[in-house]
Amino acid sequence: MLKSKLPGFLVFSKENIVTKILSPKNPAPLLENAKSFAPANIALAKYWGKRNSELNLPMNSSLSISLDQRGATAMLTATTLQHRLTINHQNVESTTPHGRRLIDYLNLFHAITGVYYHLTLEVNIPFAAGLASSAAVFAAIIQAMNSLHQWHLSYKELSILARLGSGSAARSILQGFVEWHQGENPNGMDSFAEKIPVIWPQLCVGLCIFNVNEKPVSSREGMQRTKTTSPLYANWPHIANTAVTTLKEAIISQDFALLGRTAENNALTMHATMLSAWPPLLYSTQETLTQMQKIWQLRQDGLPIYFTQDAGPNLKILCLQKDMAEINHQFDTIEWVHPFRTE
Ligand code: 2P0
Repeated sequence: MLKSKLPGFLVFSKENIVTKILSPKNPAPLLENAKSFAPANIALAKYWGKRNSELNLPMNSSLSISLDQRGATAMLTATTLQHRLTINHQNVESTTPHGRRLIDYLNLFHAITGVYYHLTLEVNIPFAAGLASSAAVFAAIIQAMNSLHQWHLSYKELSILARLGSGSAARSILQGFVEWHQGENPNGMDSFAEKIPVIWPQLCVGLCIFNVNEKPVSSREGMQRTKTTSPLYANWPHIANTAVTTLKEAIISQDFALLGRTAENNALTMHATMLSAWPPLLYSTQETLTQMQKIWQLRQDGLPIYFTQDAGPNLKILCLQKDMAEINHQFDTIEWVHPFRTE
């Protein structure tokens, strides 16, 4: 269970963590099928860089907003002989990169349960366009798995198991504002997400999706490259953790200017750090820069509008509901999300 690379140097494996969490719960009676939805999330203080790539343990804590009804629905049924994947009504081969990653994740549970799974996913956000689709997908799968097997896992356990699929999935277990604690333990049992129990009904997120192409460098590869080659990276974990603290203050005091400024600056600091990697990592396009400059101009003209940007060219606008109509006039297409509408 514990992988040993060198004598006396133990590395925890995913299998080891899954066994630790599930062996006390298993076996439990299996339902015929199970279905669960998990939201995508947008980080206001970003996760960028891992201290352990096997377990997706981050170098820093992060803080996000979940995107209400935008995300992934996972359906699971037991099947025979091998796992099956259906994504947005199409069968997906286990040999494709997306397919391989999903099958590897299902195999973690198969090793404990002996069950082969037919996984059906419905995703209502573009894959791989920097919109955290993998976060929603892995969070939805572990929730459906928990229902199928009736394990009654806690949020903490769900978050840890979702993280094994994709780091940011640790945060998609919950709606609203979510903090992912980086943790310190090498086994990652203290690296999980928790809800920040504050709502902010006025807060809106606008998705400016002008580019749905697959990103040329995955987040996984991008964060590893940044960590190992950027001369600026040493500063990043402290900068991001400070942003988490400031954002929590902004959320508690409902100080929108502080929230917007901290989130925008954190995204730009992450992108500046990426740009200083080698080979350089640039997710922005000319359209991204045009939109940024437009936002800065609008802000100079007195409109309280901010943005954040993930590992892709699209920007996500942060604003208050009272300014939505004015902002709608200024941009061609914005898809609005009201993260606290359903709470
Ligand atoms: C975030 N991103 O905090 C940051 C900001 C992208 C930019 O988490 O390798 O897909 O699966 O742990 O979770 C995207 O990284 O990476 C991400 P893995 P993941 O949202």
